[in-house]
Amino acid sequence: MKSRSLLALSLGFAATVSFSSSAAVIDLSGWSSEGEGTWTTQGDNSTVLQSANSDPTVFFNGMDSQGMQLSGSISVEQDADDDFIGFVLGYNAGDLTSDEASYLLIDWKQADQSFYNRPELSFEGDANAGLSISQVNGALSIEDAWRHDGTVTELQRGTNLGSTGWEDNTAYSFDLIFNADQVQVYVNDVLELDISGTFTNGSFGFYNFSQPNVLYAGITEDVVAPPANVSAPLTAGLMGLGLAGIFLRRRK
Ligand SMILES: [Ca+2]
Ligand SMILES: [Ca+2]
Repeated sequence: MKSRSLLALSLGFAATVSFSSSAAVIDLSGWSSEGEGTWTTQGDNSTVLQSANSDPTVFFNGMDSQGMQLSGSISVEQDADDDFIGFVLGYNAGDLTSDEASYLLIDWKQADQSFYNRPELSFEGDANAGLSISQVNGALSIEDAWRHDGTVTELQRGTNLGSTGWEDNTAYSFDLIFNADQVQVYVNDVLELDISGTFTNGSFGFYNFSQPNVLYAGITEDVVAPPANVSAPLTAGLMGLGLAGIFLRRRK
């Protein structure tokens, strides 16, 4: 999604709002990681590779990010494995293991799987292929991250990708729009997730669980444009006050 036109109906003219005109390239070398992942920035530091096949891990900006949009591309740079890639929104340092945590988890699994099997831990439980957004309240256990159970409450699945896994060695563009009362997620310029509510402020972050060699590239950030139908009546109201002022001065 590069730009979109919004009609300012109450003023009777069309306004074009571009989300990307002032997009800033992000220096990811200032971001922090938590969990067992290995996050390595590349090139101009707007790209990062997570290389561990690990328990849940996040890589986050450490800034309250509501009102902002994060964009870039995501790809898995190998054929092997079929697990979770994605993002967190409203993440705060320590949330991965905190009973007080409250953030949004956007995860995307490549393939359906009915068990989790690692040398140190194995259990039965379905992990479903596809893209979804969940509310996380509390520490994220491996079991809950896998099943979307317990502290992980699924809110919505993707409109097109809800049960479709990501493809190996394929780059997908993403746009995350993070507001206090609405979150929208675009994949390849298609609106996949769109939820309203009251969301905790906190970081933009990347999320991997049991999936290595995940590349997030060309990361940019921009301010979310205010909807035209909110700003236009205000502008019209101010114009009306101005005209009233002129009229009153002329009467004197
Ligand atoms: Ca694969
Ligand atoms: Ca794995």
